[in-house]
Amino acid sequence: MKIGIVCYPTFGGSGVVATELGLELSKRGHEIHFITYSQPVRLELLSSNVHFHEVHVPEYPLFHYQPYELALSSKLVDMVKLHGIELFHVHYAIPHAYAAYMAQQMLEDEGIIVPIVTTLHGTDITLVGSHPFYKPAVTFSINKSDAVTSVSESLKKDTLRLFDIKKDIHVVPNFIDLDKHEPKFTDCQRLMMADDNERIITHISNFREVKRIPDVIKIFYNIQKELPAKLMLVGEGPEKEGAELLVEELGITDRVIFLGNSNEIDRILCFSDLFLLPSNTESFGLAALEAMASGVPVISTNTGGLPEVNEDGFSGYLSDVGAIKDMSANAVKILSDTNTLNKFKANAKTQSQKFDLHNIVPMYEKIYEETLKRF
Ligand code: GMT
Repeated sequence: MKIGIVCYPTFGGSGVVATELGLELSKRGHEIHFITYSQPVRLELLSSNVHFHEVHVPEYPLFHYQPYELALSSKLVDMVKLHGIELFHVHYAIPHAYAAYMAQQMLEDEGIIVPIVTTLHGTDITLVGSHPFYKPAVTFSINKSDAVTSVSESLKKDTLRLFDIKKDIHVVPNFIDLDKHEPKFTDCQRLMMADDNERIITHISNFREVKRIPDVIKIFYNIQKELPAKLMLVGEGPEKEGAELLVEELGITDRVIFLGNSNEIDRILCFSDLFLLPSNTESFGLAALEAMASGVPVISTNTGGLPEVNEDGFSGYLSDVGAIKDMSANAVKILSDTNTLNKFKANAKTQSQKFDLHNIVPMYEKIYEETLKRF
């Protein structure tokens, strides 16, 4: 199949999933066209059946807001005509499903039919899309999609609760390429980051409010009172400055390392002992899955799709949002004894196998095939 993938090309989970999906589909013989405003961060290697088409939005001083959706839908039309794209798979409803629908209408006018598969990732539903300003457009775009998928059962429920949806929603969980997380380093270079007797705790996110970064730091503060430990904070975002101040206020600057955005997540997870994800809401929690695939147990909240990913008492522990004491105690329970830690590490790896891309990507292929058959 010739598939046009539209996504946010940044470090956010939806862009990562879209990119990894496109790369795997290309390995399975499909021709993939990424259509977005810059090259997706995880799209390092272009091959003969992976293409990237940049959407340019000409700056015009008359416009206070430059019309990205318009540029995107025109680009989609052009790319279909140029490359014979048969299907659009858009990740994130806003504005991608909306722009794809416009493109579909323009193409239909010329007798070209291109169905749309929309994948909902969470923030487009729970945080942004349900805002009254966007809700009618989001509802419309979802209902006009030819197939709709969501990354967890929990997100499906939220979507049906928040919007008047007339379509079936197929749950296709996020996935992981387990080979990429097989330790290929003979030495994780752990000593570069911490002393031999210290546990390494990691958090990776885009440092938005929803990630509850102060909770990450407070949990770590409690842990390091009980055992020697270092905290690796990976990512950039609006909460980072506040995090730096809190670390200073708590007097733990020598134990917290801010690593910024990284393309070497597997390297960082290789030397990590525990992953913290105390989010307010999380439709899936791809970062937790990536940690587990590297054998890193997860302390998370029990919100949204996280209980579908992290199994309480097996791959880590789940707590209520804001339950800092509980999360700290669970972390110490895992970290203070090496046998327990090793058991949780092995369990985390086992749990991640449920999301092996070899089982999940065919689910998308089946949806594409069934959707195309209807036209
Ligand atoms: O979590 C973020 O801030 C990024 C966001 C996104 O839109 O890319 O992630 C969402 O999609 C990911 C991939 O499906 C999920 O793993 C995340 O849980 C989800 N984030 C939220 O629901 C807050």
